[in-house]
Amino acid sequence: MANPSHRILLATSEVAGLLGIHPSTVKRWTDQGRLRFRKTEGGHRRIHLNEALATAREQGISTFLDPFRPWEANVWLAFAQASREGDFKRVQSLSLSFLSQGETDLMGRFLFEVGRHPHIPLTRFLDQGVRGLMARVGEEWAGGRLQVGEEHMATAVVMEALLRLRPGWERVGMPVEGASEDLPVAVVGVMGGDQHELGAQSVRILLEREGWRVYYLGANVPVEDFAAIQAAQVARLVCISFSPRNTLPDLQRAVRVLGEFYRPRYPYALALGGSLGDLDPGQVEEGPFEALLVSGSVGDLSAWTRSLLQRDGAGSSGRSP
Ligand code: B12
Repeated sequence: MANPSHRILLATSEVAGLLGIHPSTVKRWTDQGRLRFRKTEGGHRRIHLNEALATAREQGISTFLDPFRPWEANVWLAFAQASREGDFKRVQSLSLSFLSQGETDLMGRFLFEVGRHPHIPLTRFLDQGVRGLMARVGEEWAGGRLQVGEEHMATAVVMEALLRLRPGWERVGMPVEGASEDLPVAVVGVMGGDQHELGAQSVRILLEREGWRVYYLGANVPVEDFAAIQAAQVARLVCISFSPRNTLPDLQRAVRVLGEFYRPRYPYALALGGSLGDLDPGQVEEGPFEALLVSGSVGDLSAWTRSLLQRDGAGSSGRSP
């Protein structure tokens, strides 16, 4: 992997953000010669990334890039591309490169940092970053460039990174106790017969971060069980994830079975989603549900659930009939 750190120039505000110091301190250090810089034609100061990192080390300041040494520059460029352009190609290439070097901990840490980056929307990270990365993992595997074991490792690493993005799980191993009583309730899982779980995990994390209490059922769940748990928890929302292995009749069957179990006293909305290929959502019957979404994007899910809750009045409980 090339190390382009000497080619990356940062503005004083970027150095300040990276080091966690005030921009005026950066300016002072450049004036004092403690931090070398060059000036643009417009008279702005620019500092090489490797200079900024060397100064941070001299000052005993740690940055989020430290664990990635000697690939800080690659990480920086990947972050910049994702946050400024909404493009995750570098994030994906760097993740695959960590994977092929056996640096799975770094890969997980990297994805976690991208996922929690304040300027990268979580929906975009999931819909484009994670999904695109796993599509590339599949292609690499199909092309014989990744072993089955490496594909499994990639899934495990992504899963761990996603789990760490659950609210309150960033630092400790357990969720922070909160007032979960008042939160709207959702049930999330993967369609029966299907082991592809990262999509459902993406949905779970998105909903939890948006204030839902989620009952997560994992992979390969019979449709009837979604109905049983919805009723037991009086959930406001049921989300079922499908992989490309599923076809239109699978979705139609899910709607039919859930429709048979539906009790209007405990209304809920149903979201069916995943990598659905050319499938036309219009071919899925509406059913008796309060609302139905068929989509391949957690971005869509986010907008749709917000409108559901707005309709209820903000913060309404999933437990009230
Ligand atoms: C990892 C993987 C596996 C892992 C899964 C491990 C795990 N615990 O998840 C393992 C190794 C178990 C596996 C097994 C198989 N796999 Co596989 N697998 C993949 C791979 C590489 C990545 C899938 C993934 O994780 N994507 C990342 C997630 C985040 O994306 P996503 O699921 O699409 O979710 C996103 C959206 O769809 C959306 N979303 C998801 N759910 C929901 C729900 C709602 C409500 C909403 C709104 C949105 C939403 O949000 C997410 C973020 O954008 C894909 C390749 C690919 N191109 O996808 C193949 C792939 C899906 N697998 C495939 C196949 C064939 C299989 C096997 C049959 C292989 C075999 N011969 O055994 C088995 C089937 C096992 C089974 N019974 O399900 C094929 C399916 C092709 C097809 N049309 O049938 C693929 C496409 C590979 C290929 N090109 O051939 N696989």
